[in-house]
Amino acid sequence: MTPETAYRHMDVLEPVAAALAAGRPVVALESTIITHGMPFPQNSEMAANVEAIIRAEGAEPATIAVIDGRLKIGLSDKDRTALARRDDAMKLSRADLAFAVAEGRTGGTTVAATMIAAALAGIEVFATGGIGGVHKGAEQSFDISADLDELARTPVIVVSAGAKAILDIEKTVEVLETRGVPVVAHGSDVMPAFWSTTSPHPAPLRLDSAEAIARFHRTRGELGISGGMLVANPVPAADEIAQDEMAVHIAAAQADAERQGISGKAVTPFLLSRILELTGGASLKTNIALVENNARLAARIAGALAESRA
Ligand code: PSU
Ligand code: MN
Repeated sequence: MTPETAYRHMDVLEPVAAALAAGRPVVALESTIITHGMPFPQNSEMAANVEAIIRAEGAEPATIAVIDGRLKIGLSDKDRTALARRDDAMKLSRADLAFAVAEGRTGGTTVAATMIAAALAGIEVFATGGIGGVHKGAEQSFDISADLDELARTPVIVVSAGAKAILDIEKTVEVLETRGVPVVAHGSDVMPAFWSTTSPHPAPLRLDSAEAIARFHRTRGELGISGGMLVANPVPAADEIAQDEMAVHIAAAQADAERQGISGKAVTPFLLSRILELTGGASLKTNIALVENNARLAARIAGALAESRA
């Protein structure tokens, strides 16, 4: 339930509000991928394209961010473009979403914070690139993303290309199982590995259509089982970078992060930008392709949910 007080801090963009009121499909989008995941201007182009893809599928996009202390559910083109250009935006998760609101700050919302905002606004489906998870070497660093706990508690379907392959995919799936989060691979028996269509890790569950994913989500709700769901949607084969090729770059980026003593929130953005350099820009192309692919599936899931409510 959304506390009445939440509305004091939220601005719902008009077309998003209209779609929600009419029960039409809406797809939430995160903004850390804009502020910390990709360089300008590709981040800005990606954010605009992803919104266009969702509209073309008959759903309404709602990019979520905090701008000058306002929790925005849907960004205007002007706000979205301005956010993409900023280099001082915070990276906001559950721990600091309210901090940014209270202090009038601006930030991109991670998967965790975007799920919180989507649930407050009544949006059930959310598309991203890859979720945060258990980092390699977490047994030393304790670096486990707040995205995993959020998936356990907040009732939103997160459509991703799995956990980013800079993470320990096996341990990430283990933690999600412990927390009771369904992990559904779309059209695959194995977990995708973000930039690569496959990984050696079996997928806990498999479904082959947006309708089936919507039915599963609805059934969970009907049984009173709380929490979110992770959909792992492999990047199209034409856009993938093979696992063994990526493994070399990931290991090199990891070693650089350790040498430079990168820790905390800075780890994921550092690794992504280092991998972009190491792949000569190829990782960014793949990253954009997989986000677009996830947006398409998310819009179809939102469409199937809207139909089942009608
Ligand atoms: N997926 C991408 N690029 C990103 C992220 C995901 O393709 O930048 C962001 C998401 O917002 C995710 C966050 O929630 O990285 C995870 O950060 P951390 O590992 O610090 O929890
Ligand atoms: Mn972390």
